[in-house]
Amino acid sequence: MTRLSQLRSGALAILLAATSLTCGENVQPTVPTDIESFSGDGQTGAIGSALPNPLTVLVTDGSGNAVPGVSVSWAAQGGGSVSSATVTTGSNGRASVNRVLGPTPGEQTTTASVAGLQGSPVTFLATATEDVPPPGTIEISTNPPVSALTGEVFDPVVQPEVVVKDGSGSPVGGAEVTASIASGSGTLEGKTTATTNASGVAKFGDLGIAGTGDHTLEFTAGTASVTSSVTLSALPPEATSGKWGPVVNWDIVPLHMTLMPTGKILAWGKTNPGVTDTMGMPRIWDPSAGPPSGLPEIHVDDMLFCAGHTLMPDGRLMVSGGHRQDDAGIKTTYFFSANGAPQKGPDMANGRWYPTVTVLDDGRVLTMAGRNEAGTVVTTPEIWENGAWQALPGAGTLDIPYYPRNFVDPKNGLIFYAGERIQSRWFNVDGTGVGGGRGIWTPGPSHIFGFNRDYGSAVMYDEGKILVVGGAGNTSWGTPDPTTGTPTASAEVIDLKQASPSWQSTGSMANRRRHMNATVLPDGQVLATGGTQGGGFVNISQGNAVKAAEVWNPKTGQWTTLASNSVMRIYHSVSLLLPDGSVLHGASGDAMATPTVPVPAERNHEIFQPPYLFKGARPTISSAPSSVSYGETFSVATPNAAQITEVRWIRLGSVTHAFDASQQANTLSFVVNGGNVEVTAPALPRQAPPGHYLLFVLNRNGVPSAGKIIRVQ
Ligand SMILES: [Cu+2]
Repeated sequence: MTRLSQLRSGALAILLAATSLTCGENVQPTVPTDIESFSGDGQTGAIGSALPNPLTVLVTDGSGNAVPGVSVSWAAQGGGSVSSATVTTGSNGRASVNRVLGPTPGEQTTTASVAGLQGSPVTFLATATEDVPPPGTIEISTNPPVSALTGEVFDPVVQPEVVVKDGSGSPVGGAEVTASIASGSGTLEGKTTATTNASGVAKFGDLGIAGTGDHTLEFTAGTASVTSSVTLSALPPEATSGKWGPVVNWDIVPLHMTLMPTGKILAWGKTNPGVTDTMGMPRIWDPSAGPPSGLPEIHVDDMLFCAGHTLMPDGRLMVSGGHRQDDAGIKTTYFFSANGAPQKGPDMANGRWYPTVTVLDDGRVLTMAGRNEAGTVVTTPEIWENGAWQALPGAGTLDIPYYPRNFVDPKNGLIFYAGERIQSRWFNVDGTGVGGGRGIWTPGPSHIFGFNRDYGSAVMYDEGKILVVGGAGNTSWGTPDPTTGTPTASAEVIDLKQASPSWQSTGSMANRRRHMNATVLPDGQVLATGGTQGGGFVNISQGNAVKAAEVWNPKTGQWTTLASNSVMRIYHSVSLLLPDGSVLHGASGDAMATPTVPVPAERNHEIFQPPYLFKGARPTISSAPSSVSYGETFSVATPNAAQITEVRWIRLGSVTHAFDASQQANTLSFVVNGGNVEVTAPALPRQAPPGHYLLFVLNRNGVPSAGKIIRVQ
């Protein structure tokens, strides 16, 4: 092939590439004809360093219009490198690389070429100077902290900043400054080098020192250096055990509890029929406005005790069913605004006492199980769609017990019933099941634990990953499955995103627990709180109460025992993740252990501060959008951007009866971009059903920011 024909075939390939880009858009194909330097020519930098600005070329057609989709070849002469050997022009016709200079002072060239284009190759000239800085000075403009905790990631305001100048006092740009420990036995952590900007300023972003005692930090640029002192303290014991706060009183047993999108907490308890006691009515509590005693009651005409509830995509709380008498429910539907204003909705076809309510990926809401007005188990779920309830009789007569531990499967959008029964199952609200009716069950994998896990808990701690833990211990629980009189300490996990999901063993808790709660924490671990080691429906022996919290690490599968709270919290206890990263653990009681013996009524809560709140400075979120779309990449502004190693969101909790029907967390992908973290929302609603989430950014110690409430839709 002649050189001319090579050029022609090259140009033809480019033409085809450019044509395919515009295919289907009714745009005339554009033919690239010219390449020219756009920016980055004539820069100066130290040998071996990156030039401050990228090198950019522009590809145009015969009319001077930018042409996208053209592959540009880059080459560095005289050593050093370009960031990519080929770069395709973007929609603005431009292609850029970053250039690291070679080792020889003087002029160094970089070429950008496209065969067949006029102007190719484009040559960029750069001047490489002797290594910087020349003999000069380095000064600290922001000192590291005088004192810090071992391993603490220093707060941004005390991340060190230094200024480098040359012998004549002019700022030196592009100089590399290295931080090191000049004295002391600790280890410097984080990124230990920083490059000066044009003003000669180098700012560190995520330094910390693991160690204790006095340390000297040294900053070196060339031959110049400067030091600063930091004294490190050991972590407090709470960094290992966490810490419980005091007992805080309510006027009710707050056994139904939801974190509303306003950051307020809506809760209610039980009102005893025939008694002029309305203490169970809902209350809404703003934690920033004082304690929750003395709150006005929110009057509703129905008894919402033992209803199911979850937050709908629009931020209202849906409440399904309620209390007619023990073991018998009502058909009622209520909606509560984010500020707690009640609104009665249409009745369901069935009364429900102990149902579970779940938001589907398309925003519809499913209510499942419970007992009706006559005390009969309801096997027909109902779905809230287009502002009305529709019964799903295709479910047939399958007996799903109280408060089924239901989740949305991110793989197929179906409801996944994780327990309490031994066999888990999927439910498709749009399938055709028994008798040609709407809705269908399909069998799923069985638990390893061979007994019904009544009053254990379950959480989706990451996308499609569910932990079931504890439960069992009541041989008279209404289930077709085998039962045991001893509660279990065991736990199991399943990953629904696997091709053939199955339950796997994970570590067991140190304590058997029935009537426990499990709560996903901002660091992705799962907290277990409360419960009893004793068997029977509800064992009120103080000696059997489990007060030690435990935390499960999904990376190791192991549980760690943490600090103990002070109040026995068993049947009707709740745990709720709060925006500040602490966990409210409260209630218990408002029920009878036997027909004659009440469970102690705990009209109070305690707040647990997990260990991550005792490891030094926390990242902060200065701004984030209040609403994002699926698949959207959104900016979270944080002064700690350089420190962020993990981003997670957790759906606002709505908890009762040992189960939070909204426990769903996603680990989110992100990139750091200057003072922002650019976070990408899950692509599909079934990965994170629409609604409100607490967004956390975390540093390398697993220390979370406070959560920012954010809606995805
Ligand atoms: Cu109950």
